Amino acid sequence: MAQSQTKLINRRAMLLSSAAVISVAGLRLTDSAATPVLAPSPINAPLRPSPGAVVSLEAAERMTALPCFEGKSLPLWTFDATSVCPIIRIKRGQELAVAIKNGLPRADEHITLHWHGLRIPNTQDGVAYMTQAPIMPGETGRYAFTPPETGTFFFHTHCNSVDHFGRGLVGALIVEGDEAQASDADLVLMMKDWRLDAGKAFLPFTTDEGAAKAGSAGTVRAINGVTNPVYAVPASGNIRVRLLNVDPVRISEIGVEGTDAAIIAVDGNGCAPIELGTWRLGPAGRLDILMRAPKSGQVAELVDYFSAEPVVLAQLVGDGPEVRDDAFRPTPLLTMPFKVADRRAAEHLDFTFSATATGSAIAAAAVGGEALLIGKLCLSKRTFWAINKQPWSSVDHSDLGPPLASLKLGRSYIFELKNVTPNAHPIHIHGHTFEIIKSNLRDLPSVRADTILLLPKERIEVALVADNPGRWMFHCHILEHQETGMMGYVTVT
Ligand SMILES: [Cu+2]
Repeated sequence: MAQSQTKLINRRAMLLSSAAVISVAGLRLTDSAATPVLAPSPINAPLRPSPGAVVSLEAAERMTALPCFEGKSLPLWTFDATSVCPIIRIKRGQELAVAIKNGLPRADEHITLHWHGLRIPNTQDGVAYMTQAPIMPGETGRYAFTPPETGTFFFHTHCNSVDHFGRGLVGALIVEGDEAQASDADLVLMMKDWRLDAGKAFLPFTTDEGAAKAGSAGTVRAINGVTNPVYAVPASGNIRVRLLNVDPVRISEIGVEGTDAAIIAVDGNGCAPIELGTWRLGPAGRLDILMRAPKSGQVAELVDYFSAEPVVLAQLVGDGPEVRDDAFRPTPLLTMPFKVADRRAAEHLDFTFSATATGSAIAAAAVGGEALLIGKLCLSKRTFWAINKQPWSSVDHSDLGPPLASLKLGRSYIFELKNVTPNAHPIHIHGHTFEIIKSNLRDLPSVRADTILLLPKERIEVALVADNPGRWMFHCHILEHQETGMMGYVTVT
């Protein structure tokens, strides 16, 4: 079966010739794993460190011509010379050791690596000043940890993230070992838009209007650096699609056309399979979907229904002999050893996500269509958002201030997350995962998540066990909101 896993065809090639199938270079097949791993595209073949090996990364500027740039090369900031948005794959129980050199071209541009969604020790969480000293230009930082759970995670820097994400500085981390029944292919799809002008040069990554409202959206949509890629998958096979929203702004309504599909994990956390109607996926959210591949030559589509006109994100074409003829019955992923919150004994804490007077003024001015200049509004500080009326006062974490809450180690909590703004906010907690309890606006399944998408005026109750000691960031993952105040931290002692 492995030889049928190696193809990616782009849409134009398929339209020109239905027989056109372009092999992808750079494929790294799994070693002894039962599930062949698709190389999503040449830009991000997976790195698969053997036990004991150190993954060496270097954050640096590299001129890169992604397919979605239509022939232009842009000065991306990437972690690896051979792949944009690298994917690291390890097995459950395996330690991940990473050496990251800061080779960024700006004199004072420091970095850290945050491992999003992983419940690892606080010292490895990668937040400058909060959990470690920043890695300065020319320096190399080191991380080593053994993820306690399997799942679909990602890693990124945690300061000046708007710029860093805008230039492509993000990667995926897959912890394997949760399939009770092996899938026939495993596809990692990283959804990230690019903010480009008509000449395919970078637009500013942030704008005051974007920061004070819904974020400065990308102009070129892409999955793994390709607009509407087409993947060849084993015909009639069970395909695991790991969809990561690594865009700092985009909210999607994800669905699948042309085949059966089920959600098997949310933010990397396995759940009882949920038939996929549509799923609202905000920035930093991940969705593992198991779908039945179409028959040979037929097409299934991954679709975003969020806007009035649905957008096809990617297409999967059945390829080769049919590998299954049974009915599609998704098997739940293996259960991971999470502690379950004691909701009856839990302490209730309220967190209100609001706009500051400054942010409201900017948003109001934007409605009038005037040029948005902070100076014009006599506003000196870029503080547009707050949590419990407390805006994060610095973009680089160096000015810590008091925590939003002090949690007792081992205790259960129910957080009520209240969005009192007209914008959506994906709220992320470090080092823990939430159990979703309920929303005041919609039915939500009882799943675990580390990033909770709060819709405008929505209130969501979540539970957690404060079982990981340390100081943990708690913030919106629309990065322009994070950097203009919607960030804080909780302590667990
Ligand atoms: Cu936000």
